[in-house]
Amino acid sequence: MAEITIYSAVVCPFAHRSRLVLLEKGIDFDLVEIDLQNKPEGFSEISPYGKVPAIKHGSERVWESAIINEYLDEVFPEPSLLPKSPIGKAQARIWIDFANTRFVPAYSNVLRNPDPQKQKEAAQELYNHLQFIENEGLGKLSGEGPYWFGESISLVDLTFYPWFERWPVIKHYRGFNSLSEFPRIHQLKKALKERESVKAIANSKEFYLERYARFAPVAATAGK
Ligand SMILES: N[C@@H](CCC(=O)N[C@@H](CS)C(=O)NCC(=O)O)C(=O)O
Repeated sequence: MAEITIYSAVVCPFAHRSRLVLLEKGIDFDLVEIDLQNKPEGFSEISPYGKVPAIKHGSERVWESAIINEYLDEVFPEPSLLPKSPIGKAQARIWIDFANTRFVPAYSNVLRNPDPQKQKEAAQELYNHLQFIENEGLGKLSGEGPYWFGESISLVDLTFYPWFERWPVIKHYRGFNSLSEFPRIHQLKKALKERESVKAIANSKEFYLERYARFAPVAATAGK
């Protein structure tokens, strides 16, 4: 039995983040695929919110992807996925928080909000977030790139990547722009797609279009 067990669902972008961290660090882990429509009995004892991802490490449990990722980075320090300096760490946490509180909710609203007007507003918001990432994030922190903090990959890159891989969904079903309009984001996505960790668990565009097809009839196209 591996040291870490991760409870995951293949379609879940939050679980995707933590699986990438495990792979980047070369941590030995067991993966338990959870059917979210039919969760196993006792799952809430492992994951009190009833969500994936959650991990078990010996007798300890950790849940919430951003917390799991920092936990793994502390317990398995090499290779480090956070900058060393206090300001670097603060910047990483600012962008992880930005992903969780602004970027991901806007992406979800574009896809899932049943109100076409709200969907349109979310599309504008998501577009503004991309501009903010391009200029305030990558523009100020990544230098020549390709990653958020330059040459070394960090938790910030892995935190955003699952939504980049799912971009064809909002492009296809909502007519949202391609990421290639933003050169730095495009460069980041391209570099990440070349990582062994990313390649090992990548899913195709067709896979996501099929898995997210249930949202397709939700409303008219949001555009942007
Ligand atoms: N904030 C959580 C979000 C996790 C989450 O929303 N997971 C979804 C799948 S993508 C889930 O498990 N949903 C099942 C449910 O809510 O019943 C994290 O970052 O880990």
